[in-house]
Amino acid sequence: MKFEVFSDRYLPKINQELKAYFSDRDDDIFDMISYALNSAGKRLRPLITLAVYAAAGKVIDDTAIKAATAVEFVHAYSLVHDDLPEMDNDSKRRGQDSVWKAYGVGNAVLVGDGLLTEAFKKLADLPIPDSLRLRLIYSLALAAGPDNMVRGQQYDLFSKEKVQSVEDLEFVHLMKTGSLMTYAATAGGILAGLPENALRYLNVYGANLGIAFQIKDDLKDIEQDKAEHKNSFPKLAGVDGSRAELAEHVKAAREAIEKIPNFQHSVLTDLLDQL
Ligand code: GRG
Repeated sequence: MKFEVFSDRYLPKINQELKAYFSDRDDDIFDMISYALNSAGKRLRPLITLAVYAAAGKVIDDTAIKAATAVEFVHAYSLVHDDLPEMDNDSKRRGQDSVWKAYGVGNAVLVGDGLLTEAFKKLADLPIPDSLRLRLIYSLALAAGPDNMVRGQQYDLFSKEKVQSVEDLEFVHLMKTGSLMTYAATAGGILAGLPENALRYLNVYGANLGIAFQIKDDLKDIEQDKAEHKNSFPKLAGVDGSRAELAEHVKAAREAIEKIPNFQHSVLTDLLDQL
């Protein structure tokens, strides 16, 4: 199945879950969190979790949707904080004012804090065996925390001098962007009860997808003439070099996913083809 067809089918369910989540709460903080969470994102990470779950032969039910959407809370937090004036200083996000622009910096910090912590509550609330819940919670904490996403952001924004080569930049983006993609892919496998070797292949898929996604993003910036980032792939490897790197990572991701036995990988490989 094409990724687009899969997305058309499950995006409304993901958005419905996100919209309903805080709808029974009434206070400013919930309104501001909903402003961030319900804006027009592609929901790529929950879709990856669901695509892996379905590829393993499982039927996507309400619990799977609830489980898959936790990572979107973390992703939304990362964007809210990334947009802050002291970080990437962006006034617009997903076609609307960024949260700090709409509600002020202090509120934007709190919106991010709320989204991040609620993600773990959401996983803890899942009606699944304790061992699976614990593994999902641990994996998301590892991906989002100082070993991965937080560290990648710190390198990217405040330790630019440490990023001198394509390898350095790949390491940064593996941590910054690849970490949640890797979590998203392995979470689908954990939920489906896949064996450890399959989870390792999903890990390789997610990591390479994350780096490929970032290279594609850098190349798009060049095409649209808005490449202001100092440490972009095209700056360090050139446009042709970046395209070659992109192809390498897509290939590595594809090879990994194709090695999983009894796994209907077409949605996940089609996502690679989009890159
Ligand atoms: C604040 C700890 C902390 C980390 C922030 C992911 C991140 C780390 C910052 C985002 C910076 C950025 C815009 C990177 C480009 C690639 C990227 C991750 C784009 C946003 O992801 P999409 O395209 O966005 O999935 P939507 O809006 O569709 O969800």
